[in-house]
Amino acid sequence: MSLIIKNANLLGSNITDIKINNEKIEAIGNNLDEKDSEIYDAENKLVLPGGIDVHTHMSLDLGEYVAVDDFHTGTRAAAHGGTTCIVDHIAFGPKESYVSEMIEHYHELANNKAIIDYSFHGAVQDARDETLKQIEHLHINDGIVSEKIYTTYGGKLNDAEILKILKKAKETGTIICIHCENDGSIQELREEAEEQGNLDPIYHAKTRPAETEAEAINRLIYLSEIAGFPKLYIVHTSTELGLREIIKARKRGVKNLFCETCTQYLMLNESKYIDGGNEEAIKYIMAPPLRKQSDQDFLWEGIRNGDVDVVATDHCPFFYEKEKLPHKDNFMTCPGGVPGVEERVELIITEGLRRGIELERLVEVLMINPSKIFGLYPRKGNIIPGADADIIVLDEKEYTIKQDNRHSIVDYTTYEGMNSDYEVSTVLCRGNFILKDGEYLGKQGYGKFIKRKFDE
Ligand code: DUC
Ligand code: ZN
Repeated sequence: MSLIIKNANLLGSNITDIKINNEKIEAIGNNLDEKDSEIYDAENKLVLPGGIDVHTHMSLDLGEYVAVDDFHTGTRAAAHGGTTCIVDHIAFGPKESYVSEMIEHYHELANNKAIIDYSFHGAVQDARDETLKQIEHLHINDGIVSEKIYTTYGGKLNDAEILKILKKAKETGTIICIHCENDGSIQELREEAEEQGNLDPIYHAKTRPAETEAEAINRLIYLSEIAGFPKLYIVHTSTELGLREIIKARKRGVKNLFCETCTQYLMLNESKYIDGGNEEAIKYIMAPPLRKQSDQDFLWEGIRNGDVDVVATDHCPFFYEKEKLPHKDNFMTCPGGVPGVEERVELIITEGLRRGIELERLVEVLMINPSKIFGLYPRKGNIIPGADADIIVLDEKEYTIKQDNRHSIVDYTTYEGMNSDYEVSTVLCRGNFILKDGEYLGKQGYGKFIKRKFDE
């Protein structure tokens, strides 16, 4: 049987009906034939494509700590917040391992667990010949068309290694996602803070100043120029200084450069490291750290004017009571990461509209751009005939985000007490209801791995 969503009013157009058949959008139009169809009336609701979060870390294994949402609980939370597809940033394996082994491992982690569709970014921790071959193989054969590299943390690469990978990416068309922070200066500032006993959470922000992000972004952009402009995607841009590097580079003709920021950098600022004392502040240890209000405002302007392409979450939760709180007086030992996969769509639409940004623009950064940039388009991220029927319905209704109404396994929300002007009430992933007027119908294992590719 088909399903027809009536009165959808797609982004203010006159198109009212969406007909769904066999997991796909069969047609959009007015007064579509209702014979043999279930009808879902969306009158006075907001109907949008399903959200796409291209930056999550389900079950991320950091050695001492493992992110507490797995592909079941994390995608359950995502679905409740209107996200119907994630692209997860996988963990590094043991030092000698190869990216393809970790991709295999992630298939095992996600298979029979995910509620919604998913894919993975590879994580490249070296530039061995075999690794470079695997980047190509994964791209051509396995639908892994993006790889993540780091300028900091254990798996960080030096400039020569980065350049090798960028040259390979240019050859294969692979998009390189990069975590940009200047490792050396952060190490030095942390050592200094430790010597001086400056271990309260605010020093997490002070030891990772905006310049550390901007320097690494600038360096990566120049390396990409040397490599002939492979696709380069800057993850979790958090500062005005960092975004200015991207804007400047585009002005001088840099191509294939994409900018992501995350909900936390748009909704919170570094006052969280002070207000409420260390017990509260320790919840917000993540890298990059929360920034100044002026950075937040500049990122919003970047969304308004198109400088920021994507809003993702970096969802990477650790238990507050058991795993974060014990480190309240020493930020350095605290596992880094916060939950957010559930709140992104509602909060970005709420705050974006409050700031007078067009809904179309918000749909671009939450749905359309992540899909296009990461090879999911036209299958996902848009309500068009032939696409997967990934559709969400939001009620225009103010409600308060609290731990009590969250669906992750973690014991706190990063956005406690914030008001949303919209509440996701219905979610379809490939034409099947995951949430129907607030009733949860998700099934573990329904979510499918999506092989991605770029349309030439
Ligand atoms: N930053 C975090 O805070 N956690 C996971 C990975 C990252 O980049
Ligand atoms: Zn991340």
